[in-house]
Amino acid sequence: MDGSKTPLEPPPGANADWTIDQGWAAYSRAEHEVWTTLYERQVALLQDRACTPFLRGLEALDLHGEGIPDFDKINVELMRLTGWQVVAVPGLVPDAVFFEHLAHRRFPAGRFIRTREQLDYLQEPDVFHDVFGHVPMLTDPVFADYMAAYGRGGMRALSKGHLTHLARLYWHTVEFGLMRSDAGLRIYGAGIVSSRAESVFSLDDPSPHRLDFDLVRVMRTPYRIDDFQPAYFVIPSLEDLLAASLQDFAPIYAELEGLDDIPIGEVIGEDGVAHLGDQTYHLARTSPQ
Ligand code: HBI
Ligand code: FE
Repeated sequence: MDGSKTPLEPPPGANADWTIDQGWAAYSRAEHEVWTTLYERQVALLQDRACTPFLRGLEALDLHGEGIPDFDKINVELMRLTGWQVVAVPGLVPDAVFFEHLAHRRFPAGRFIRTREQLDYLQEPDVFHDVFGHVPMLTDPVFADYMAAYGRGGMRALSKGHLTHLARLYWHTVEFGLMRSDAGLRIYGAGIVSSRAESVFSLDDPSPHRLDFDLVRVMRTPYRIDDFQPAYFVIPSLEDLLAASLQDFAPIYAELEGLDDIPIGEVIGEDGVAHLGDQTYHLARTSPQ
């Protein structure tokens, strides 16, 4: 999500760090039912698609289908497991605020939930995208360390003008990342696991490329915010992702200075290619010139 368009002042009623009370008791039955509908659709589909840490996280936090979770309740176990907690925010927060929360192991989750008409897609992260999509992975100690390291890196990147590169890293991992497993490719990206259609497209469709994760490659690659990704990046393990984030980014940024972006959907010579897509999905949607 792009936090650069949010105003710098928190909205009325929000704290200085943009957090608000979740006010769990105020959710209506209809809102709880939207969560249950989304949850039941997704959890069945994800049994052999989501990675094991994600499925274990759903169990550990007891994120079952009985309505919108109470953050105070899931935070007890989440804190015990990895020191993370979920904090409610009104919606997108400025990048600097977002990274500061991540660096302190606080995941900002939208309080609102989409309407029944928006079941399949919405632009802004709601509580289903954030809590069902992002939070289960935060029960995994390695991924939890990655997200905190990412927050620290984001704060540094802001000061050095490398936000675009860091946003791409987030997008191609935290939002749309795939990983290898003994049973084949598995999903860990929140944007995918919270989307019924993309949970299928990302793994099964012949259209998208599936490329080996490489930090510089990912930072050179723009992403789609309005449609499926034309390429997904595959990590060998969460340990590899964490190791990549713990290195000094200064030489990475220096290397990027001399390199152009790689147009979305393109494959270059150095790419490790797990699957070379035929791009039929995106070619069929290219607006006629
Ligand atoms: N705010 N609430 C919220 N959720 C996000 O995912 C988010 C954000 N602000 C900024 C932001 N994401 C992006 O700039 C980062 O993904 C890079
Ligand atoms: Fe997200």
